[in-house]
Amino acid sequence: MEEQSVVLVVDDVKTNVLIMRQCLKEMFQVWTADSGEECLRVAKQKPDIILLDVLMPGMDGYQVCRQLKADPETAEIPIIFVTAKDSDDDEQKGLEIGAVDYITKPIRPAIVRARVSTHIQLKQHSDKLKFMALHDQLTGLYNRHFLAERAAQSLSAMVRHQQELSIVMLDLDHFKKINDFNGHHIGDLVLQAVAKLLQDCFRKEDVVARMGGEEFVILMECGLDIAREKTEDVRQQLARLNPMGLEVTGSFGVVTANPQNAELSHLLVLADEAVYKAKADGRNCVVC
Ligand code: GH3
Ligand code: MG
Ligand code: MG
Ligand code: MG
Repeated sequence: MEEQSVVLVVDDVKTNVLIMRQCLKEMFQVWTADSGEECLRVAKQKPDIILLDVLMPGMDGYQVCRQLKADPETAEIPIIFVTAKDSDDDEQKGLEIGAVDYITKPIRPAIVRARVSTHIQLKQHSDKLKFMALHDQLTGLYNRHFLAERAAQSLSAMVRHQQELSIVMLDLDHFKKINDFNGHHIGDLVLQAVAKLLQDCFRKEDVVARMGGEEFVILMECGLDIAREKTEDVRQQLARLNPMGLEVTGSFGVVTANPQNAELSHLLVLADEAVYKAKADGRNCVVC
């Protein structure tokens, strides 16, 4: 696991970089940068951790750390200061601006390796927990927690910038029969195949979520006409999919948000009503 982990070493003194590389190369892939400015560029390539010198010409390590933390692309990368500045005040400052650890020079190689390894593992665990908290385990789609978070952001953006936002709800037709006739395991495989179809059909910016059971919700940043057209296309693709050799269709409800109904819970009630109507209209159809 750690063999693939990438450590970015940032230090303006070549000898220090060499010492660090020597210390880390057996366990990690080592990237280097010799200035704060270069560190900011290389950090965009997402190293697993950054070992950051403080005293450097140009930007110092504290400035670099603040910039990395302010940029959403790099904010989550753990940073360890490695520095000759050994006062309590310096260490406190380094930790307060967001570093996970603070190591003073001259370094003790075995301790640097152990600390780097621990922080990489902690980050991997927290990434995994975050993923599990926001995704559905069976299909890998987003779950309703993520949908709620993203919907809140999109709805406030809609109100502020007059953006459009539509919600598609899909409930598979007679899914209970699919389970009853083929077994729950086949039902699960069908749900996975439908999830993959949805992920392939909608754009990366759209949020495709499994709400639970055989119900899915998609958040689209577009108005009703485009959402309806797209949903009709997806309905047809689903009807042709034949996952596990079975005929599977879905009933779809599409609603569009406006500043007067900018609440996810209200939009979901409306979408659910549209789905209910699609069921009443004979299923395998889209109701707006
Ligand atoms: P309708 O067309 O009216 O929606 O009929 P339906 O049978 O799809 O509706 P209903 O809500 O009564 O049944 C949904 C079924 O989905 C019931 C349940 O057994 C099944 N289901 C829910 N979650 C899962 C799951 O995770 N895996 C599998 N295999 N089945 C599930
Ligand atoms: Mg230096
Ligand atoms: Mg249902
Ligand atoms: Mg159903």
